[in-house]
Amino acid sequence: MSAAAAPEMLGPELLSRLPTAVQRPSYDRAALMPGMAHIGVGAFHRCHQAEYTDDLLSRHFDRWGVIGINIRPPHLAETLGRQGGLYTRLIRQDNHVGARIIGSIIRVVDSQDSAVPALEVLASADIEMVTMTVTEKGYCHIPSTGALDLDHPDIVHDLANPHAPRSVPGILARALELRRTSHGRPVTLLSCDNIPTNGVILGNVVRTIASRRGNGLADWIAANVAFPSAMVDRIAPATTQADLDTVEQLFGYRDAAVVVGEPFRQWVIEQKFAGRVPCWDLVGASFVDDVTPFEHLKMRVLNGAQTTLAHLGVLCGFEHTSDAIADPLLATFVRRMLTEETLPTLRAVPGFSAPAYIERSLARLTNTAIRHRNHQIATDGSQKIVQRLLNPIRDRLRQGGSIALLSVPVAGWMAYLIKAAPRFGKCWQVSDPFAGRISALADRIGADAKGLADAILAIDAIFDPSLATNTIFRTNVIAGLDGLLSENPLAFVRHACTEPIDARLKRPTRSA
Ligand code: CS2
Repeated sequence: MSAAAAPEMLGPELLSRLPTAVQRPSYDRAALMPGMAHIGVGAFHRCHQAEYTDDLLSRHFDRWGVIGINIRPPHLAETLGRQGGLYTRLIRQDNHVGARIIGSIIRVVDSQDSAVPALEVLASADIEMVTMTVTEKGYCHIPSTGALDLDHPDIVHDLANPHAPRSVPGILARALELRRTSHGRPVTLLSCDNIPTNGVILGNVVRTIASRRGNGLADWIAANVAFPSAMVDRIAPATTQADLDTVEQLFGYRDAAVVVGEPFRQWVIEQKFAGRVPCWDLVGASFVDDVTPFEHLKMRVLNGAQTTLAHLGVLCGFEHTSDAIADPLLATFVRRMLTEETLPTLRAVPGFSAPAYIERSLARLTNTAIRHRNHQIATDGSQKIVQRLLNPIRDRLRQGGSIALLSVPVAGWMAYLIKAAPRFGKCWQVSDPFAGRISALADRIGADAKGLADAILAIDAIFDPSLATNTIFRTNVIAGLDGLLSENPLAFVRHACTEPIDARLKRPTRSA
């Protein structure tokens, strides 16, 4: 690459000429055959499952090439297609940057406008494993119950038009129907999203649609399809222009599909498969009988801390997770919340010390090179708080323990959506399926913490009625909302950290 020439674009021809600092696939990509599909080729997939598969292909060559499918924006087929499926995965820890080219994705199909391209791939006999990262709301389930939301517009559409589905459950049900009537080969559908018992929920939503077909599809699924649960972990925020520039500046080539992640990664998969399975356990993933304890650990500790820092962080004026946790008060708050209230709800995981896991998780969040925006984590908070905050709260109430700290980020989530309402000055743009409903409540009710909390707790798709009517929970959430909607939310967090809980609850709430 001459210094004067415009930097070349990443592609197969460039591989042999890359700087030695950039690690590249050690296997023959030309010989890769499609073996699995992945739905939702975002930053997380490219930083996580695709990297594990790349490791596997290097160690133990097999035919597990990945075909990516995007059924929601962005369109990626052209971007990755131009690069022959190759992209750079940067690992960043403070000042350190490590670069590697990942080669496991053979091609990506865009299926945003019609399900046909997705169905062609998913129904193919070559595909024996389908992984997916389609975000929490992609499952079209009711967060508080896990059941398919039959009122969801995409589900209403898919039940009426099963051959032209739009939703993930609808597309999967149709793909299974096509598999059944063509080659009949078994397949594993592996959810990699942060929803509780993700395999169970995926199985529920697909089976609910299938059973409505009334043609024996549900029985075929029961015999031929596995829905293992999995816990996935690596912090990989949305890629920014600065990340693309970093590759160009440090390594001298252009790549439009760069992803950036932290060094830590983990993948725990329930060993419940149909058909052949990539041996990801050879390259660091764990195959276990029960994912639940790992899932609790990760969603309640790491994700719970992220959601807490995200909502409180925005309310207190911090842009990224690392900025929020650099604030001594927020750091103290989140550590106390996790150690005093979350930790007693965790199940033992052999070989894992929960206190050490908490410390390690908090340390990961201080990585200043990972520019994870609080608004990104706060996106779709209504789909996240059940598993990250409400489930541990429910366990604490069952144990008779305090929930004073865990209730604060629940109020933080409410305050975050309330302050986006016109009556509260539209402080920021939000993206959440419940944003419109909460904005309307905020406009109607105004600055009355009790009225607001009562109205939001009545949304039973998020708060199951037994929790919503619990007096201890309500009292704590109202006190939290009152404090966080005040001029000085950090002062409230200080109180939450220092004042005895009873004293805090006895303080009168602000008037409307
Ligand atoms: C984050 C997660 O945006 C979010 O909801 O909390 O994407 C988180 O970074 C990953 O689960 C980490 O494994």
